Parts: sequence; structure tokens; C-alpha cells
Amino acid sequence: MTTATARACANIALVKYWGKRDGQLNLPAAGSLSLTLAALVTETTVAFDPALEVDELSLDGEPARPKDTARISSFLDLVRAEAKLTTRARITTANHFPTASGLASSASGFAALAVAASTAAGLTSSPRALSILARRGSGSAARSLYGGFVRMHAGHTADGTDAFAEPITSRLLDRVRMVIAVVGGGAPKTHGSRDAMDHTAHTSPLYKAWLDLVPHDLAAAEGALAAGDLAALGAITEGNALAMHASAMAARPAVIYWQPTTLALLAEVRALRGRGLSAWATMDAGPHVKVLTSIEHADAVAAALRPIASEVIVSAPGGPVAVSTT
Ligand code: 2P0
Repeated sequence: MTTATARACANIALVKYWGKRDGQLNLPAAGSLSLTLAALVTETTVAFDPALEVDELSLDGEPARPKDTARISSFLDLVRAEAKLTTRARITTANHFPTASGLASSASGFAALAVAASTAAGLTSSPRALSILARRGSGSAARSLYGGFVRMHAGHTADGTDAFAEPITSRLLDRVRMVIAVVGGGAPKTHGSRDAMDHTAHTSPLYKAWLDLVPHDLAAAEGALAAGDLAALGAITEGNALAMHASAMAARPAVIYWQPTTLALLAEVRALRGRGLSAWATMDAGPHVKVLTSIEHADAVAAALRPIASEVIVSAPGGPVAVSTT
């Protein structure tokens, strides 16, 4: 059978996904909007092999933990069911991230796996079907099928056939960079995003307000992309991230991802803006700060954050998933 290798870029949400309408099919409660990043790439090879009795997963050159193999195996079951296969697979996956500091990789990971596994199984799925498949692995992975700015639809149907992502064209794509400020150094282990978003949904008095806000931020962000207005997009990005974290912080008990360094970076981003630079911060399920900026200001933003962060990465927008076969 065919061996397929797919490369997918991670993405950072500018309007966040935080909460599900269905855990079983992994359906988001609201839409989201992201930027795919060239600097954070996962490469995954899938080979179905009749000689195997179980799926074998190698992660960054090491045999994977049983828990990770089990999650990948149940994802592959979706592909096997569609391709009417029972054959087990050898999966080799590596994150080509410039840091080991816990930047999220499930988006690029499940996007690469969805495409590599579907191709190796001989399926000729549409991009939409691949986005829906990737979503079953991880909600944010549905967005990593595409390059540039991407919109994820929450959908309304119970079967999730309308919960997929699609790219949004904007002339801003040629103007933006993302500066990733890594916060390391003994941060305590935080909550996984899957559990934390469910906990927020069930206990946070601000969760409803969060869900009410997202459609407004999505419409405004799409308007800013259509108008090529980076300052408007940046303001929505930072405000939306703060609202997501506010809803998580108000959960009982609280979900707090920020470290002191996170706040120091946020203060510096505001100071940069005060000096007239294009810089707007966003944070995910961890302490790191990602800054949406312009090509012209990316180096100055990176230089200002470097003394505060443990590592700074400047990324251009990334492209869609690429696949090859042997
Ligand atoms: C996002 N995050 O929009 C948000 C913002 C984290 C904070 O999507 O449960 O790993 O696998 O669907 O995609 C991380 O959550 O969650 C995420 P599951 P996922 O990027």
C-alpha cells in the first residue's frame, strides 16, 4: 500500500475556540478564526502494513506513550472505517518546532495525520472532508488544513457536517508576522485545553458572555480582513484573547494559564503600541504570548520581547497541508 507523508503548520487563533457543543464529535460551541504559521511544522508519515497487529506510533524519534498511541489509533479507526480497512499502521511524526517549550502541536499534528492517513488509505477526500476529519482529532486542527487566515464554522447540525474550516483571503496576509514569546522556566503544569474548556463551560459564570461575544468578534475580524485594517484586527485579537482567559479565570476552581512573565510581556506589548508600533497580544492554553504585528515592526517587537521571554520566534504566515506519497 501507499506510504504518505504530510506536512502541516500550526495555527494561532485570533478569535479563539473555547468550548464545545458536542464532545463526542468534537463540535465547537462557536466559530473561530486563525493565522497559520510557517515556523511551526509537524511532519507525519503513515504506512498501513498487514504485518502489524497493532498501530505503532513514533513521536519525535521515540516510541510514543500508550495513551498517545491509543488516541491516534482511535483517530485512525475513523479513516479505516471510511476506507473499509482493518489494516494497522506505522505512524512516524515529528514536530519541527524551533523550541521544545510546549507550544501547542495538536493542530498541526492532527491536520498532518488526517491528510497522511487518508492518502495512505487511498481515500480521495475533499478539503472540507479532511477539515472535518481533522476536527475529530482536535478542534483547532480543522483550521491547520489551510494556509493564511482561516475561519472555522461552528455549524448547527448534530452530525457535524457543517463544522469545518475554510481559508479567508485578505491583502493583510502579505503584511503580517507573528512574534512568539516563549515563557519557560519552571512554569507549573497547567490544565490541558480539552478539560479546561469543558470545566469553563460547566462552572464559569462568564462562559455565556464569552459565547455571546464570539460571533461579534468573528464578524468584526472578517470585516477587518476584508478592509485590510491591521489595527482593527489586532484590537479584536487582543480583546478576544483577554475575554477567553477571563472566562477561564472565572471558572471554579479557576483556570489560570498566565505566569508573571506573561503579564510582563503583555505590558511591553501595550508599551510598544504606545510608541506607535503595530503589536497586539494573544495567549492560548499556556503562559506564552504571541504577538500579531506587521512585517515592518516584527524585528523591533522581537527585540523588545527578547529580554523578557526565554525565547522569541518570528514567524511568517504558513501554507496549507502538503502531502507526498512513495
Ligand atoms: C484555539 N485552543 O482556538 C484555542 C484557544 C486553545 C486556546 O484550540 O479539545 O487542542 O482537541 O478540540 O484544539 C486548543 O484546543 O482542543 C485550542 P480539542 P484543541 O486555538
